[in-house]
Amino acid sequence: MAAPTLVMATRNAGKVRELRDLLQGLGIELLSLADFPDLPEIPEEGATFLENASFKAKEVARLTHLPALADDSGLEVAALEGRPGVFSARYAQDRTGGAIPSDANNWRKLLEEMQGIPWEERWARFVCEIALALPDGRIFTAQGECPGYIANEPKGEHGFGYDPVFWVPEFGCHMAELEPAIKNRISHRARALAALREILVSIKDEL
Ligand code: ITT
Repeated sequence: MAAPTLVMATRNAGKVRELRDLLQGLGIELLSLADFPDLPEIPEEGATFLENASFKAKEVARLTHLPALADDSGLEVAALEGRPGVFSARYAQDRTGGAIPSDANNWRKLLEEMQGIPWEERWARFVCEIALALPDGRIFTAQGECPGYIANEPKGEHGFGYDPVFWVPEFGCHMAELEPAIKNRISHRARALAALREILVSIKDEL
């Protein structure tokens, strides 16, 4: 019997790598949006990570007729009242669409905003909402968080996004200094997926 197939509804290569690692060993064939170049861009216009993840998973399941897994994730900084939040991926983009929201531009903007804020007020957390949508309309969701602090300068070469400026208390270093295998144990995405993995195991025969 052919292995069940799941589409990871993301175009972010960093996420695809992490999701592949986290979902290995389940006997599920993993595709990503790179395998469906003709699918339209799915807008992320919801007010919450959960809304965005659910909408994206449902749309991709509807368009591909395959089970789809979508995450919406980002960084919430206490001193900035939860920003960049759902805008994490495009934080550096100005209203005119001028500045390119690359990973480095995004964390540079964050460091600028955090200038002068003392260490004890630099608390932040990565948040991840994951949604699994089946072509029959059923949807399953799970959440994960990873707490830490916004560092004063970037450090490390691993990971993606805000990892160079996120200090992880548990390891006393920046997220981007952690080997991928370690990040994949403690990250918001890992924690959300651990919960979703159990659901996946229980419905694998229906995929
Ligand atoms: P897709 O929508 O195609 O999945 P994306 O990059 O737009 O890719 P999100 O909308 O979930 O992904 O935005 C998440 C942003 O939050 C991402 O671009 C990073 O800037 C940040 N982020 C999420 N997870 C992260 C992680 O593990 N480490 C560092 N930054 C992360």
